[in-house]
Amino acid sequence: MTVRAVRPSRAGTVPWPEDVVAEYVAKGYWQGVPLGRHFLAAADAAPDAVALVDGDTRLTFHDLAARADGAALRLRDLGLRADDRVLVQLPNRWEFVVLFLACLRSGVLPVLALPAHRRHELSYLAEHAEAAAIAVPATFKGFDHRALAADIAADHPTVTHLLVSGGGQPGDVDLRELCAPAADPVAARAALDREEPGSRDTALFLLSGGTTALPKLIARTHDDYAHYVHRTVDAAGYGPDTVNLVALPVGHNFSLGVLLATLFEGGRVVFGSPEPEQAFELVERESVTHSGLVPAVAQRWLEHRAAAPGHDLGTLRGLMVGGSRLPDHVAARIGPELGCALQQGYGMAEGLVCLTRPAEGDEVACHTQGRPLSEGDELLVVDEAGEPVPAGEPGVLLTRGPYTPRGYYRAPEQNARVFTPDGWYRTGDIVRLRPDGNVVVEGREKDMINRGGEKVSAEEVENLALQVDGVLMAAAVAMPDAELGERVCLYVVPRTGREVRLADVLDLMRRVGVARYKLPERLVVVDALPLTGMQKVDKKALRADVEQRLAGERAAV
Ligand code: J2J
Repeated sequence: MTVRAVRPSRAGTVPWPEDVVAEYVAKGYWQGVPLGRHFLAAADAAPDAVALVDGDTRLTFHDLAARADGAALRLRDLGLRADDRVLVQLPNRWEFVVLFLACLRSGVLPVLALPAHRRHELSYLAEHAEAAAIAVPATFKGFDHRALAADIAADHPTVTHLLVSGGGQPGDVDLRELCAPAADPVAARAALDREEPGSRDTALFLLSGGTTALPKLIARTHDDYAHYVHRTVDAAGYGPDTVNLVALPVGHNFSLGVLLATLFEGGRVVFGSPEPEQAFELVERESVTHSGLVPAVAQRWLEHRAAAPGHDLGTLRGLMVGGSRLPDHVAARIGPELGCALQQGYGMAEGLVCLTRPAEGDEVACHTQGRPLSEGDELLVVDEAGEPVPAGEPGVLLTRGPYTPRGYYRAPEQNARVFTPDGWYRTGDIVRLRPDGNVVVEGREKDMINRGGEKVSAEEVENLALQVDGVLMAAAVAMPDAELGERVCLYVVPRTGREVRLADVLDLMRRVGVARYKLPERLVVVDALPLTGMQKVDKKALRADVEQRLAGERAAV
């Protein structure tokens, strides 16, 4: 066996301690197999099966493998090497899957941005990841992603290539051409196998849900991510007959895990809109068996089903719902009204994912957010002093495990705050651990707003608001919302004699180029912000205040 040099990206990552590594290997959590090879094993087992459906495009496993290897070699021809980073901002299209697999095969590291991200986020990511290339659609939902990527490339000398799907400019790399099958798939595979990434190397970067001014990068290794994917297969019961409608953005850990889990089992991924009418049509047309949704979308599916029960959803067996809290009364409707098993999920890009198991019955599925995927996952629920709470009591969840890295990429200060010296990640979520091992998410201590599964950092919104002329102080909090669970509410204290309107804040955020889901949807102007005994802004009091205002308005209607 050849021992590889540690790749440079490891320099910014926080490795698991050697004794823990030895344990994960000994217990078989880490199999020493890079992700690309897991995919190829599935592709070899059923080359003619359809792996991916995107509109009229249907790719078999053989096609997908030949394209991934073709793209991997072309990335090399462009001068990209193992450990170089590609900032990927692609929607759920077949090109994403080919490019992502090409990265896994070649060791080039994808940094997974979301289609909603704009200049503010992308330019930070390009900088922090030292991106060598940016992959975008020319336009998507009316936005010119190519133009923005070109601007970012002009500001960041590390970026040498724009990979553009559909309608690039001279000088761009045509992503669809890059994603063409290898001319000689057998030779391409052999060439890539010779320089396969090591299983302990970083495979991809995910973005953290965000409590800091800018998102942090999470370096996930081949071994750790493969364990996450395999345990997702086990918990969700995927197999070669699985047809998974992937409707949420694939840059999210939730969808990416589901996508790879389906492919690794020889199942079929169908890309499509989460909008119920289109989604139901696809379920019928493609005989979809599974899907994964955030609660806000699941609720829309239920409403549409009740209003227009025409579609045959008979093939649908499992619906995974996670990313934000699914209200119990909504959970209870999913089985009876959509005719499939609900599987709740609670997880994080930092690692730990919990899922309810169908065999544990409706009570667990409807009232808990599931139990950890791996027996290697460690959970500790602590009180404010950091002491373990009595069994079954609520507290803050700390976790470690075989797919939860020990720190963010190049973020020593953050790491000192949210990782304990013995490697526990402080989730900031308040949970209750039931005797049966299932977790109930009861709240959150971290300063984040969960807008229908999209995570918004309060600090980020506040920093932007403080740049608005006339704003003296700002505090962003979650306001409850029937549709999305939470929306962003901004409290501001204006400078003396000044007036601040929501439009002023929105103007600034749009000018800076901030993802739309982060925009505050309500502004409350106050003379002063309430403070805690520690002289910090009392967010609890602000949340209570906005709840009271909303209740008052409802009563007035
Ligand atoms: C309440 N809060 C939840 C839930 C996540 C699977 C599922 C979800 C994610 C994800 C993921 C919640 N109820 N059911 O990556 O693989 C909140 C928590 C958590 C944060 C992480 C996966 N499910 N949350 O949502 O990195 O606050 O990952 O810490 O986007 O979402 O967000 P994110």
